[in-house]
Amino acid sequence: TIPATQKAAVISKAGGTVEIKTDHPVRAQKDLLPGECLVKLDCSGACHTDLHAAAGDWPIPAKLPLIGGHEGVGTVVAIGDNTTNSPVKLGDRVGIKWLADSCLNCEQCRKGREQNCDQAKLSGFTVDGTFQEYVVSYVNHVTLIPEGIPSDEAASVLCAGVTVYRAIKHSQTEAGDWIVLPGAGGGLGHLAVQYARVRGLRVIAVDTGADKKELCLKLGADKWIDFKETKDLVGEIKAITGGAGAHSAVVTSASATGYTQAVDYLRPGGTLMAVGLPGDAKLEASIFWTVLKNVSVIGSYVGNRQDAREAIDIAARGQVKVHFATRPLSELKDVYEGMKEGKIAGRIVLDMSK
Ligand code: 8ID
Ligand code: ZN
Repeated sequence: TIPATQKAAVISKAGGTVEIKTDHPVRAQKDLLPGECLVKLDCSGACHTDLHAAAGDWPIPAKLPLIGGHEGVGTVVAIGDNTTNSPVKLGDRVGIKWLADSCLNCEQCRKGREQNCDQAKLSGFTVDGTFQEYVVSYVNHVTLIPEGIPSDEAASVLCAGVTVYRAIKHSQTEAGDWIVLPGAGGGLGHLAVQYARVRGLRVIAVDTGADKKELCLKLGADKWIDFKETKDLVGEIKAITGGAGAHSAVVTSASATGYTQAVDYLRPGGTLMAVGLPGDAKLEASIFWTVLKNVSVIGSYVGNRQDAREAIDIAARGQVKVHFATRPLSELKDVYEGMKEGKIAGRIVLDMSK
């Protein structure tokens, strides 16, 4: 049976602190609209985006009060009456990603850019997300989780995994090419190292600290550069790549500094994939060299339903593994502190039962 109330991590005002409530209402089955489903969550990853949303440091506002979270895995326990052609049924194990829903019929959706749909709903931003025991989501957009991958290992594939999987897919690289990953030790970055390896790319991981260095090299990065220690990032990358520069950079740092010099260390024809989302920074790059080197600069925003399926299938086959530590939902505030200080190598996954 579905309880009437539940535990939830609620933010009441922008920049405010998360408060754990134990009496937050659960939407009753009779109140679900057609197309909606109720998912009982086992766990949820905590993404740096949740911290941006909590801090209110982006140019677009989140709903308030807000329950954040968009890397959840759980079981479908209710589906709205009069839902037709649902791709999921009661008891299915599903994932909740950032893109909670889209219309599926507009030009953007038809072209596979569901995340750019005018009617897109965003988990933990414009609709309540996965930092609660029961989340309302949408049958067309939840991701079926294949057997063979535990829920806590699958959770962070739903945002971090999907996002870097898509960015690498669009990075115009081929097996054997060099890819630079600023932010490589973080939640998105450590999965980027692995998805890049799956595609046969050679990886230059850029981040800071002994823990992140060890993690990146263990996950298969060919080279490591500590951005706080290096005196010449461009020179080091050029030396590693035989003088020519890297074929692509996928920037997943939460601060603008990860973007610095990317155009300078790319080789002619190289591609800069912009993924990390500092709220108020400009992309600083030489126009002259961007033109002369035929550099592509491409923004990449999460992924569609198909990207999610592909990313989770690769993880379920064991080719990519989320490196995570588990914490109770009630410690979310601490998790945000650790994230602000850049202390988390890989990801934190929250246990909803605690
Ligand atoms: O769809 C998207 N584009 C998308 C999806 C999900 C998340 C974008 N994001 C955004 C988040 O909102 C955030 O801005 O990507 C950014 C990274 O998210 P994350 O991986 O969840 O954050 P993290 O775990 O804190 O990792 C960030 C890493 O960047 C490093 C930090 O040390 C950390 O390991 N870093 C920083 I800050 N500055 C750096 C620099 N100059 C740097 N690494 C290299 N060079
Ligand atoms: Zn995210």
